[in-house]
Formats: sequence, structure tokens, C-alpha cells
Amino acid sequence: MTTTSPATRPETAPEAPARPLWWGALDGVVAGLLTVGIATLVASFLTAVGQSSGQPAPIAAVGGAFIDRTPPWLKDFAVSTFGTNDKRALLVGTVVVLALACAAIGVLAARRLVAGLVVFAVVGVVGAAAVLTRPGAGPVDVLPTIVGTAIGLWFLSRAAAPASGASGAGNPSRRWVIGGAVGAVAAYAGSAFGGDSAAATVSRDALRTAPLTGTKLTVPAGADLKVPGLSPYIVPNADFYRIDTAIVVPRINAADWKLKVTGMVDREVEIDWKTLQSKQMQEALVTLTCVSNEVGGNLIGNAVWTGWPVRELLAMAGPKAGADMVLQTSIDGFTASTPLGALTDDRNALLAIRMNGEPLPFEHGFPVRVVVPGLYGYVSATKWVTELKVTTYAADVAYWTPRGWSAMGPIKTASRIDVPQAGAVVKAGTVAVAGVAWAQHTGISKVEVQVDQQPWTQARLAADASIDTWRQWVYEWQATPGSHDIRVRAYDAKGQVQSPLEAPPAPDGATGIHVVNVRVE
Ligand SMILES: Nc1nc2c(c(=O)[nH]1)N[C@H]1C(S)=C(S)[C@@H](COP(=O)(O)O)O[C@H]1N2
Ligand SMILES: [Mo]
Repeated sequence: MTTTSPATRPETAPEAPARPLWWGALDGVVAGLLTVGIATLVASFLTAVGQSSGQPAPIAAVGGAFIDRTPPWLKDFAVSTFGTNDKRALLVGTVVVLALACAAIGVLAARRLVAGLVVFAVVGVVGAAAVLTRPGAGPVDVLPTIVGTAIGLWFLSRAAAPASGASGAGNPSRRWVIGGAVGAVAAYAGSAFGGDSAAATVSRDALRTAPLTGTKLTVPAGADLKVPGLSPYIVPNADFYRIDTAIVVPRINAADWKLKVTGMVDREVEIDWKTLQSKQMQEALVTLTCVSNEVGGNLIGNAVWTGWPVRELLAMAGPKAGADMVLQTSIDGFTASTPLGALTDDRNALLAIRMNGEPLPFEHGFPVRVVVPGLYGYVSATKWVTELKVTTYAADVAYWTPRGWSAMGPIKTASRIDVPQAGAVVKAGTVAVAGVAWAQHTGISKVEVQVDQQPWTQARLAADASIDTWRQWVYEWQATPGSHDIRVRAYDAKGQVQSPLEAPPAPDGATGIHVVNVRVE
């Protein structure tokens, strides 16, 4: 029988065997991985040879551009859902969305090659645009995304091309393994070894052995009551809360760091790392607090900061009359509006380079961050600081101001019960109720504890180490069986009691009484 011979339709080109949908999807994902991997590698190379302004690779740029455009409700949702892991969640989310988009593009390309390639290129252009919107980005910073996208397009065009002739699209599992491996290795190498990261680590390690100039501080014995379960008076760096908008922690080589004072000044001043090192450093105990801290929350921490007083730098520049604000800028574009007075009065507002004796950790702002007693972090504690612009509240707004937070942020007096924890079950008898209270730059004069509806009773305060830090307190409670509510309230050094009114963190800090319920057996 020869009637079904293919020769009956000799003019048609041989039809490509229909490939399963998921082949196209996988081709798209591998093309995307190649694009991101190559872009990351090229970006880190450009940074290493000093040809880039240190812009993050496309994924981080897309994530960062997204963060800066996040409406406040979504940001609040992310922080309350993912806590301080919100950035990891965003990164994972960006990767998942991108992978799904690439899969869809791959399917499209398998059906209609040109349409698929065009959409892929458009996504690449969006990524490049995201890089360009990052603070300090220049034209050269789009190069990694362009190179990566070109390679992704090449892969996709080869993979999705109709399997005509001998070259065809090759064995799909082979191209997936090779393409995927190249993309993954490039991404890993680019982010692990790339950029200035190594030089930054070397410059940070050098500070470890550098001599400490200036006066050393001793923390008074008795500032820490050492009650089990009570947060330590000084929080170790590894346990210190971290809040910032940086999707990838900036790793700055201290040798490249500069800080300039601009704006309403008699003369602009610029200092570099070496100059800063030569200054007389001061050590100060300062408790940082995040305005987003809820009543009873843990976005607060105390450390010894070593640095040069900001007021001395500002004095060199000479702020002009009429200025009332300093707009601090970070290398990643974050800005904070700090009252000029808080940086020029006699408080210990520092350009800090050490935290608890260690070189500042990268996550906490290496090489230099600002620490200002008495103000929430978002208006004062700029990490990776690069510019101080002397200006006015009328002329300039900081990062969080248009996002629903007050332009000024003095820390509100508050107190927290650390132990026993909410929901704890304790034995009847003497129970140590303990916690922390803070009224930075005023000081704490009294803490009171209330059990159920009984009268407020005074707790014992730890030794007073500094008006700029939290103060520990403990109350020996004679616990009787049953369910009990324990409340705490603090008085500042002026005798002013903390506000009992319940207010959410936005726009200028939460208020209310911390209450924990415990069961006594
Ligand atoms: N560059 C930069 N600095 C920043 C921020 C930021 O997003 N970027 N966040 C501020 C906020 S809101 C707080 S509460 C403190 C937190 O400092 P920490 O992460 O060292 O605890 O840093 C401040 N400095
Ligand atoms: Mo914050």
C-alpha cells in the first residue's frame, strides 16, 4: 500500500511536530534566568572596574523601584505580614512574578516566535527603565540589562524556532540544563563575588584593628538587671532590629565613601573616610526606635555608638540663618528630615562608624550612619549616609513624608513588659515582672505596674546610664492563682506620664499601655 505516502503533499514544508506547552514555558523560564544571571554578572563586573554607580542588578532594581512606589497600605501589609523579612518576601515575589511572565512569554514564542521575542524585549526594557530610576543611576547602568536581555532573546529564538532542518532546537533537556546552569552560575557569581563587595569587606575589617581615638565609655554596672527573659540593656549587633528600604544591603568600600554638606551653608564641605578617621571620636549610648514600633513591639534597640559629632561637621560648613532642617541622603536614595537643632545642640548626634565596639555592620550602615538621640529612625538615623543638605521644612521633603508619616518624629515616651510574656503560665508566689521604658533625651524617672484593677505600684528602676537610652525596670509581684492582666506605664524625667490613649504607629508613633495577660497556677 502506498496511498498514505507523504508524497501526496510534496509541496508543504515538513511540519514541526507539535511540542507540549510546557516545553515553551520552560524555554521562557530558562531564557529569563539567563537574562538575569548575565545581567547580574555584567553589573558586578562594571562595579568592580569602577564603571558603574553601584546600581543593583535588574531584579533588585525592579524590587527597589517597586518599594519606592509602594502605596502606604501595601507597605504596612508587607511589614505586618513579613515583619523584618518584608524585603526577602518582595524579592521572592519579584522572582515568582518574573518566572511566571517568562513562562507565558515562552509559550507565546513557541506559537508565534516574533510576538514572543517582542514581548520578551519589552520586559527587558522595563527592567532597564527600573535600573535607570534608581538613585544615582547613569546611562552605563542599563548595559547589564541590555546584554542580559540580548542573550535571553538569542536563547529563546533558538529554542522556539520551528524544528526545521538538522540544527533544529536541539535536545530540549540538554538546552534547559546548559542554559539554566549558565544562568544560575552567572547570577551566583555576580552576586557573591561581584562588585565592590570584597573591597568593602576588607575596608570594614581594617577598622577592626584601627586604634580607637577619643574617650571610651563605661556602662554602669546595674544598668542591666539581668532578669531572665528581659532584653539585655545593650542589644548585641546580631540581634539588633533592622529596618530600611534597601532590597540589597549596600556594600560600600570605605575608601570610596564621601559625605558632603550642601545647601544653606557658608561653604560646602566634603569629608572622606580618612579625614573622618582622624577626628576625635565619642562613644554614646543611644536607643534607636522605629516609628513603626507597635505598643509592646520590638523595633527598638540600644547600642554603644562610636562616632564624630555631626555638629562639628555642620560647624565647619556654617549653616545660614533661616535653615531649620537637614535633609540627610543615603547612597540608596533614602532621605530623612532632621531638625537642624537636634544636630547642632549639645546632644550626641553622631556620624557613627562603630556599633558596640565593632565596625558598623553593613546592614546597619557601614561605613557611616547618623544616630540622633530622641528622634525616630526614619527622621534621623540615616545609614550609608552621603549628603547632609542644610535646608528648610518648607523647601524639602524626606522619603517617608509623602508616604503618610510626619515630617518630624520625636520619640514618644513608652514602656514594655518583656517578662512574663503574654500568655505565659507562671507559678504562684514571687514573680519578677520586668521590662524596658524609654523617653530618649529626656530620661525615665518612674515606672509603674498595675495588676488587674489594683492600684498602680512603683517598679524598681535599673541604674541610670544615659537619658538617651531605655531603662530597665523590675517589679516583684506576689502572684495569686488565676488569670491576670499586667500593665505598665512610664514617666519621663519631667514627670510626664506616657499617653494611655491607643494610637497606631502612623503618622508619628504609637501610644497606649502595654498589657499582657498571664495565668498563675
Ligand atoms: N539608608 C537608610 N537609612 C535608614 C533607613 C532606610 O530605609 N534607609 N531606615 C530608617 C529607619 S525607618 C529606622 S527605624 C532605622 C533603623 O536602623 P537599624 O536598621 O540600624 O536598626 O534606620 C533608618 N535609616
Ligand atoms: Mo523606622
